[in-house]
Amino acid sequence: MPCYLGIDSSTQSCKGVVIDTERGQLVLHLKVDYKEDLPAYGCPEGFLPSADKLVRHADPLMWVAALDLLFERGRGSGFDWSRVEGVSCSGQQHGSVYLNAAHAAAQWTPETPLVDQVAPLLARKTSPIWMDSSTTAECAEIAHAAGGDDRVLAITGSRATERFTGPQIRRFYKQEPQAYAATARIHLVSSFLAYLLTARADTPIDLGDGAGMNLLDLSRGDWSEELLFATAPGLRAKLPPIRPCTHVVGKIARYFVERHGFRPDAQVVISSGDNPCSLIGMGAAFPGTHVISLGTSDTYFAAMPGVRTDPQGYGHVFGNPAGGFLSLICFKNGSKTREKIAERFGLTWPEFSAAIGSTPPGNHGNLMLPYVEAEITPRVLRPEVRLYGTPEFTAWRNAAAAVRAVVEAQALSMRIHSGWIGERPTALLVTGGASENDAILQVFADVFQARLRRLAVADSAALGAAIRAAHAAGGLAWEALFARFAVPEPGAIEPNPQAATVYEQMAQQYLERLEEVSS
Ligand code: ADP
Ligand code: XUL
Repeated sequence: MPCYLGIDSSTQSCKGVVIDTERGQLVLHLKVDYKEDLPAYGCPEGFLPSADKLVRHADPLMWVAALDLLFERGRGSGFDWSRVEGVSCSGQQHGSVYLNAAHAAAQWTPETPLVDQVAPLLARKTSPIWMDSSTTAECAEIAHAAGGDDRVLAITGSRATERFTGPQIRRFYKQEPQAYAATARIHLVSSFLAYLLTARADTPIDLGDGAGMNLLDLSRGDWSEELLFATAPGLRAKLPPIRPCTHVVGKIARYFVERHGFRPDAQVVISSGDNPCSLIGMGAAFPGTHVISLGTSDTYFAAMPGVRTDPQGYGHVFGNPAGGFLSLICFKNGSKTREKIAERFGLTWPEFSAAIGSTPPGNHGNLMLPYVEAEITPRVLRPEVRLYGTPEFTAWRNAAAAVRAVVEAQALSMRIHSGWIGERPTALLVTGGASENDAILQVFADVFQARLRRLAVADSAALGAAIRAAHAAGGLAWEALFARFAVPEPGAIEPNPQAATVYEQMAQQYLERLEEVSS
């Protein structure tokens, strides 16, 4: 039976999904959790501790170790990896991995764990990830050199943006010029995984994830000379080639055949970012369907026929793996921020849900600005949590109101800041770790006044990568794959029409308060 594997190297974990395309079944679902399974790398929340709250780097070797562990777990569960004909990877977007010249000739020996073979190839020990907000100066320098923010937006689909790879590379070049000079290749997290799987020096970056770098000319589908020049010297030679999202990189490296039992002719399909992969995994690759993802970051995205940019400058345009483009808005204060509020009151998820259920839409006028981390959308560089409302609420003595307040603020912000993508739909698809929580979804349904539906498989990025592998390596049509695998769960979360007016008013209040903290 032909099987295809999708791997998602995400912020807090690495997940694997195998689909059997003949039977139309998901046959394996695996997860390696960085906090539980790889504590030695010191990234329990996906990043290394840092005194500067704007700096967020991870240990790239943790991602390598997670890959091997995922394959070991598959074997441990009795799965035969030789059933896999094609594999593709998804990665948290924007994060980058820096390799020295030795990477070009490296071939993995099956006798030694991969992580020990990759360690000497790193030109930079840590990887900046999407949560990093430390490059405001570099963004300004790049925008200035390129002729202004509007020019960067017009070429790359996004303004110069702190977490994007180009500004991160520029900061590295400024702070560690020698290490930058010793860097021969810069990969995204996603393309780094495909490099590991193939050991090919020419492993490319795809249009979907490449668009999150502030370096790609969207209209030409290739690196922009202007942006390369504005970012750092000699950058073109350090970047992989750009290829379409359906490109096949090559056969899987011998290491995986001998160590884990893969077949030698298993094909490795080009990687993409987690949001483009999720678009595929949700079956939302054609315009008309909008998706809310409640993962470590909360995101809102939709396929679009042409390039449309956010007039406020928060949103982005990425490549759609099925062709064309997707618009995306990212909110950094997503699941981790909900967790922080739950932890503050010692609540489990069921208690968190009960708290939402015990409070009405509008929360008796209690409102929160929930910026535990520096925020991307809207731009908040000095993180803080502000409470407005009753004395009990503002003194953090009302757990139920605090719980509703964080979720209402997140949903309101998402509704307000996604307006540029097009008319608000009356039905939305939802995915990500927190999408299993009905109470959270009810707030989003009420704020958006839209029906929400989940898919049968929660890990849409890993599923999307598996579907991309089946499309590119197995020649299967998108429509057939979506009909088989991107299937909504029965039932839906319906909006409460009585909440509509309450949230119209609350959206205004949120916007007024926001002016006090946004940068
Ligand atoms: P990522 O892929 O970005 O690493 P996931 O999509 O796997 O993240 O989501 C992980 C998050 O899901 C966790 O941080 C956790 O807060 C959240 N989560 C998991 N279960 C629940 C739940 N029942 N209610 C609310 N949030 C949940
Ligand atoms: C998107 C973004 C995040 C990461 C991690 O621009 O920064 O969604 O892809 O999931």
